[in-house]
Order: sequence, then structure tokens, then C-alpha cells
Amino acid sequence: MGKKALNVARKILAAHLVEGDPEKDSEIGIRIDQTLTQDATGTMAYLQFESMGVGRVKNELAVSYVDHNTVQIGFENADDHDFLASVARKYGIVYSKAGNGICHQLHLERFGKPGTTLLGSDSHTPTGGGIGQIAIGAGGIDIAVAMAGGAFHIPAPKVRAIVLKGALRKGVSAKDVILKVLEKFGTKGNVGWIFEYTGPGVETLDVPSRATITNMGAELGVTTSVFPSDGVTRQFLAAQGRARDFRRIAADAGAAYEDEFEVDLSKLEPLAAAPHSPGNVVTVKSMKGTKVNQVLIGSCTNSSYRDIRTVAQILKGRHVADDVEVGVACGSRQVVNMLAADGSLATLIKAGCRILENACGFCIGAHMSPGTGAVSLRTNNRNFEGRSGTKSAQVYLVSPETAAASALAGEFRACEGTAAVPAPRKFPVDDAMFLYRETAGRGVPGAKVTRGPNIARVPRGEPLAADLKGVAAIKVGDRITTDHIMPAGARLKYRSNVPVYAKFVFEPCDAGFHDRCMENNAKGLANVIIAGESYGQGSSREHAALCPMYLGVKAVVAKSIERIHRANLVNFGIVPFTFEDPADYDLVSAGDAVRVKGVRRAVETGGAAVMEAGGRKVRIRAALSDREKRLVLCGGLLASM
Ligand code: MIC
Ligand code: SF4
Repeated sequence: MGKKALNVARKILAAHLVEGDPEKDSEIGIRIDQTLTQDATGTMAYLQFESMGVGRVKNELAVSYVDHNTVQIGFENADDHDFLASVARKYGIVYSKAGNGICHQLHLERFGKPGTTLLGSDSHTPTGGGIGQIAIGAGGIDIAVAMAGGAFHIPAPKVRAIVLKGALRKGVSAKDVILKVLEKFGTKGNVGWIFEYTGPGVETLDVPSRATITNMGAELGVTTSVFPSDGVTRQFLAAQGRARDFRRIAADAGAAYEDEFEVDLSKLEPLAAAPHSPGNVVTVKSMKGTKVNQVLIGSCTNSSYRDIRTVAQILKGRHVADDVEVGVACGSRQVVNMLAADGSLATLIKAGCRILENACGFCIGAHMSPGTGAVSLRTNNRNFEGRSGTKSAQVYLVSPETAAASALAGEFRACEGTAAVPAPRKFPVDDAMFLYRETAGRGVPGAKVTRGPNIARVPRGEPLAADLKGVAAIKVGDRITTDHIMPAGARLKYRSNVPVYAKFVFEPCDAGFHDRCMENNAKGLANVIIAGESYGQGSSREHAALCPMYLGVKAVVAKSIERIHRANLVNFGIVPFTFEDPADYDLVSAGDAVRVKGVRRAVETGGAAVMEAGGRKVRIRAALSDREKRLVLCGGLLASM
């Protein structure tokens, strides 16, 4: 019998498979070649790595980026940076200093390799899919395990082919492609899928465009998204001085997919994701005439040289509308240098743009919050309510072309067409802000780790009790994101300090949550979270599970739970239950006394249980793999070690 024809995703996974059989088991384990962390999730990841007692990183390459918390109001961010730098040096990790750029853009430029696996403590790690990497976002503790040489577990994948035909028209770009895919598949119900881009349209897209598409695949809730590695990839890597990292990876002839969806690139028009979800897609045309107050260009989705140069071409010789605030944040120093060299930077300044730091910044609400009720057009990937820092703001996600045209018009405007930016033949390479490359993989044993007062201890979970006796401490609706559960923005600086950060759990929905949980704990009662569809969308931040664990949350009972968040719940010993009948959600109220008799036994045996809530009985289930059962029973991953 000949070898089975494989698609790109299955080919890379097969080469990295260490546990399970994708055809038979519900979960598989894969070997991780590269890891990345960013500062907001990295502090916790490295604290956890330290507590595993491994002398140095064991995977091929580990990079620690600083890009989220760079505003540095107060000592906390700076202390975190010092901690991260000292850990990197000691354990053999490459350290990317603040100012070097945004992790995903930098990793694509300098380290990502076709055919390898990358695990990152950030949900937009799939950016690496743009060069044919299986790149997956996960909680920090999963990265710690991968750095210690352990496997990473994903649901056995189903692969959907997104077949691209034709070529994009002028003024339409990669953002419009992924918004089209989001319009079709939405932000929920895609758990366990990998989206693989195929078809003749693939070769018409350059690497930054491919990376924009795979980056925002995170918003679909898929495991990852991937493009083949072809001549376009080769050209990109060669221009980065990394020709040796190239490997061609294509689907075998006749490779099967579990599903297929065709996108005719030539028929696409400029699109926007309307408030407050990336899946809420409208045409830019339909918004014509709507006043715009703010335009922000950048973030890990659209901050490449191609993107910002395009914006500069549109703004050249003109000035943004008087009553619009415009900010531009590049993805990396390389991008800034190129724009400085070709005059684009001067064009942007002349056109009235505020040049922002090449960091996450506005995307995570760290600054540039819009005014009350303002309409803000952004090229980033998430427009969850309040994420910008202003709850009443109306944030729309658009392409760089639409952003630039609207900045000039002062209202929603599609771009009439602009000259394409050819893929550079040579990128100016300057790796000076990547520290500790010489000790990468080896580390400096015995080196001191710097710990300021913001670096707290990592709490550990406790074994699951025989029965669960507690209170429905909160009831939330559908599509609750991790930004609702564990807000970033002004609270971001407490990421390495769980006792303080835990004070803000559910702050945007119910500021009394923390105190109520503490009161319940004092009475010996556990806390339970009741939720609707697609609970835990968005970010990979494990604090959305870790801090609830710290507050004595023992179970989430939801209509459905998103992949990364579900894995984080398991990692911190919180049972991820779903309602057997979603309609039973209506039977439970916040404040109900909750009881799950024999919860431990239920987890051990198949996961079916009965929850008594406010006197009613509701059937719930936690379908866990054997590995997950073990973790939940002993109180999470750290407790299991
Ligand atoms: C995000 O875009 O929400 C973040 C901030 O990058 C997060 C990570 C975090 O919360 O630190 C993500 O996407 O995983
Ligand atoms: Fe940073 Fe925004 Fe990208 Fe998250 S989505 S990594 S906050 S730029």
C-alpha cells in the first residue's frame, strides 16, 4: 500500500507526533521545536518553568519577547523586564528587549522556520503559519512544559481547506480575506479545526499577507492556520538572510480535507468587523458617511513593512482630517528602519500621524484609549467591548488601506486603489536587540535571577474534593472573552502578582466578584462560574484560569468553552463542565447554592455528573482525556509535578 496523501497540517503534525493517533484518539501530543513568550504571559511562564527545576531550556529555540507592558508607569513593568532578562540569560533563552518590536512580527522575520512547530504564550502565535509553521497559542504553563522538553497536547485535528482563487483587487488586502473567513465561520464553533490555505490564489499573497490571515485565525477559535511553504516563502526567508531555513512544504496530490471553503479573492471588497466582535463583519461601503474619530494602524496583525508602506503611499502629500487622531505603530525595528530609509516615516509625520512605539500598545488598551462614544478604526485583530480602555467606544477592525483612506476622509472610506508594495529583495537585518544569543540553549548555570516586589509566588491548586459544595458566584452570557474575565489595559502590570491581579477578575462584568468569592471561601464554599456559549474566547492569558483558581473557583459550567481557555482551566485544576442540554443554562441563577455530589468520581469515570442548583437538577459533563483527568484530580499541572 502506498503512503497516505497528506495535507500540509497533517504532514507537519505527523513529523512531530509523540503521543496518540490522530485517526483514533481525541487528543494527540506533539514535540515542540520553538517556543515564544511575551512579557505579559512570560513572567508567569518562567516562574512556572523555574519551579519545574530544569536547569536549562531543552527545546530547539526559546525566545522571550517584551512588547506588551512597555508603558512603564510605576516600577512594575521595569521589574518584570529585569526578571525576564535574568531568567533568559540563566536558562538559555534569547531575550528581545522592549523596543525591538512585537513578538509575532519579530518571530516571523527572524526565527520562524517552515515545517517546524512553534508554541507561544500568546493566542496570535499562529502568525507563523504564514511561513508554513504549525504555530499554536497556549497558556504559559504549557510553554514552560515545552521548554522543559515535554509534549504539547491538542485535540486530534480536523483540517478545513480554505481554497483561494484569483487575485485581490487594488485597495483590498489580507485583512479583508480573513474577515471574509470570519464572516463565514464566526468566532465560535471552530474548536479543534486547523484552517489550511490552498489553491492557486496562495501564490498571489506575500508572506506578510499570509501572516495577517493566519494571525487573525485566532479569532475563529481554531487550533491554528497554515499556508504551504513555497517560492514566495523562499524569497522572504532569503531576503531576511535566512535562505538556509527554507523548506518546501506542499500538500500531497490527492490529500484529503475534512471540509472545504472557497474564497474568490478577485470578488472580495473592503470589509470591517463592527463592534464588539471580530466576527461581526460588514462592508466598508455600508458604513460610508459614518464619522470616524480615531484611526490606529499597527499591532501584530498589520504592522509589516508592506502594510505601513502602503499607508504612507496613500497619505503621501496629504494631511489626515483635522478632527481625526491617527497613530501608527510598526511591528519591528526592521520595519521602522526601512520606513526611515525610504522616506515613508517622514511622509507619515508630515501627514499628521502620531508615531507610536513598536509594541502592542493601543491593541491591548495600554494607551490611546478613544474618547467617550468615539468611533475608532483599527488594523488590529480584536474589538471586544472595553478592550480599548473605553467601554462606550465603537471599535471597527479594518485593513491598512481602509484605515488610511478613512483617516484622510474623516469618515469610513474604502481605498480607491493603491500601488502594490513589492516584496523587498533584502531586508536590513540588525539583531542587536536580541540578547543572549551566544548562550541560547545552554544558559549560564548559577546566574542570579532578579526579583522585584512585583514578582510574587505562583499559587498551586489543591486536589479535587469528593463532592463540590459551593455557590454560583457569577452567571455570564455568551462569548465572554478572557478580556472580560481578566482585564488587561490598566491592570496588565499585575501579571506577575497573582494576589493583586486576582482582585480584578470579572471587573468589567461584576466588580464585586473578588470579594464575594473570598466570602464564600471563608464559609468553606467553593465558587462556580456559570456561562453561555464560547466561554473564554480570545487571548491565551492563563491568568483567566489561574486567578479564578486563586479565588477558590473549582468549576466552570458553560454551554461551550473555547480551546485555549479550556486547556488553561484544566492546567489549573478547574473542572470545565458543559451543560448536557444547553437550555438548562436558564435553570441556574447567580447566587444559587450549587452541589455536585461525587464530582471526583464523576471526573474519574467519563465526566457525567448532576449539578443541583437552587433546588433544580441539571445534567453536566466534562469530557476529559486521561491526561486531563489526572491534572484536574490533583489540582492542576504544577500540583501534578
Ligand atoms: C491579546 O491580544 O489579547 C494578548 C494580550 O496578546 C493575549 C495575551 C495576553 O493576555 O497577555 C493573547 O492574545 O494571548
Ligand atoms: Fe500584542 Fe495585540 Fe498582537 Fe496581542 S493582538 S500580541 S496585544 S499586538
